[in-house]
Amino acid sequence: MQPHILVTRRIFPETIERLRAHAVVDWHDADTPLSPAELVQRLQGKVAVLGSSTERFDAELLAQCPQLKAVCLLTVGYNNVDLAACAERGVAVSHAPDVLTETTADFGFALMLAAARRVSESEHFLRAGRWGDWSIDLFAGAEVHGRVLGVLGMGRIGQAIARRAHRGFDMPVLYSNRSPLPAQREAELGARWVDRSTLLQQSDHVMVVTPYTPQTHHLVGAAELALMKPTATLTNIARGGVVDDAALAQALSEGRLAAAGLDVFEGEPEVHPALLRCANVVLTPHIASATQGTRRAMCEVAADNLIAALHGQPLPTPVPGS
Ligand code: 8YV
Repeated sequence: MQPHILVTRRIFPETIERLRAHAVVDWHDADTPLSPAELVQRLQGKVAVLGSSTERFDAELLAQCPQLKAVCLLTVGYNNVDLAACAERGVAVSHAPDVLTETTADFGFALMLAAARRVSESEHFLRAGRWGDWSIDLFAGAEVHGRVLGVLGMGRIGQAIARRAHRGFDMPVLYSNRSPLPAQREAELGARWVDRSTLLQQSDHVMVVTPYTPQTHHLVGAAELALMKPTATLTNIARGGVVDDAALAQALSEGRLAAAGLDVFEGEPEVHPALLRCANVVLTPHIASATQGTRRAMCEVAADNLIAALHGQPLPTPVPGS
């Protein structure tokens, strides 16, 4: 008899077909997320789940789903999973690192460039029919090449961003991380470890790429924003909550920061209304990993892990420490 599994959202049909060779698949083939109660209900009798970052797999849920043995995320971030509760109940947890690194780094760079060079603002101006005469400082923005990039969080994606900055844009890179990289890796990336305050004070562009944990909640808040140059930009492709969106909106509207690029928000899909009122912020709906190829690859990694779990094999990409 085949085991029963749940897929919590619309993903690519070919991944579902693959899973169907190994399990009876209950597929929530929709973009509307399951509510916590629906998730618990749909998980009854399921041994594994293929999920995303929008469901919470916490102690309360696990207690109500005793048959569940594997949570396989199609995302790299796993802050929505209570790892301690999973470990306690013997639930294996996997995520999807690597396959989205370069795509997400591309997008981080795109957001930073768009914010610095005022791409959204100027496009709105043009679409509104307001483009009249050429003027010497029309949408004059912040220089990017050769300026200092500060990377908060130097994991896979942070390093991919640093490589782009160093090799393609001649940017000196400062980074702040729990522990410095080996000297050779630093040299390859043209990157130097500094404490967070130094990074914020000295960077012309700050990129937030750190995972969301209780320790990184509001890592960039009012006090940190106050350290930044008023000519600097801030880009967040990590998680909403790492940046204090209200404090950021205030800094942007008071001219204490030149611009920001945000792909993630506290309480998304809601966006802080004060951010929506700021012209100098580029806002995108959590799409940093969204290319056709990468999103397919993310689903396949989740399926690889889930199938391994069903067959009692080690998970190819377990979350660190699980
Ligand atoms: C996802 C992400 O698109 O992988 C992650 O952690 O943030 C993105 O790649 C997003 O989480 C969708 O659920």
